[in-house]
Amino acid sequence: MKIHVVESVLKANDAVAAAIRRTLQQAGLLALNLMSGPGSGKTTLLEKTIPLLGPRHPCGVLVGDLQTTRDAERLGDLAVHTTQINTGTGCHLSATQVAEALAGLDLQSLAFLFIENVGNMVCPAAFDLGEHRKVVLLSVPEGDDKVAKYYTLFQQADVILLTKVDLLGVLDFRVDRVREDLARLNTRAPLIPLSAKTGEGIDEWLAWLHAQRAAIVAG
Ligand SMILES: Nc1nc2c(ncn2[C@@H]2O[C@H](COP(=O)(O)OP(=O)(O)O)[C@@H](O)[C@H]2O)c(=O)[nH]1
Ligand SMILES: [Mg+2]
Repeated sequence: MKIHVVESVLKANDAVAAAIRRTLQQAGLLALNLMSGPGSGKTTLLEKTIPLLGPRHPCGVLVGDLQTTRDAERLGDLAVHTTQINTGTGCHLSATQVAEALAGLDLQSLAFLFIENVGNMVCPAAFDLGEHRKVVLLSVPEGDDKVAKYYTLFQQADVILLTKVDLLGVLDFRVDRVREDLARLNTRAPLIPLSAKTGEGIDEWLAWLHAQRAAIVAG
């Protein structure tokens, strides 16, 4: 019985996500769902990325957290539109929450829409938000064993960002272990080693973003 309930929740979510996808298709922007454990550097990456995309590429941000508007405050001056979604006890964003946030947004004016999901490596993987691309972050302090452990998240990724690589010399983290696990789970998504602190990998990340947007806009 419990399984049926879970299935119907996911089905209802998928229907709303499909409607979001149709809306986004007409808007000419690239929508990205950023997923990772808490503290892996999602907001910091957006703080770095949005100014580099510049005024020619206006950005909207939806940011999910259980509580507080702290991330929205960090991003509010950078993005042309920022909405904080508080999920209370919810461990992921749902398509309905995203649809409600999008209703008040002028999508035509945006080049990129970043959706920062609730920090969690399990639940967000099950909930389609109607995004064009899924961005999964893994930070060096989290450990090199997480790809295999939280495989459902990494399997779905369109790009994987290995963040905080400035800490590689401090912590015992084997990048080759991550690459080996990804070779078994997801050979489609590029792995971009990145540091918001030193700027390493940021150019590659920006190039990936522009290429994905060009592909979406070209239809
Ligand atoms: N050393 C280092 N710390 C980082 C980097 N990116 C983020 N952090 C730190 O990691 C912590 C969590 O970052 P935050 O962006 O809030 O993570 P989020 O929960 O995924 O949004 C903050 O203290 C950041 O300053 C990085 O590239 N290198
Ligand atoms: Mg954050």
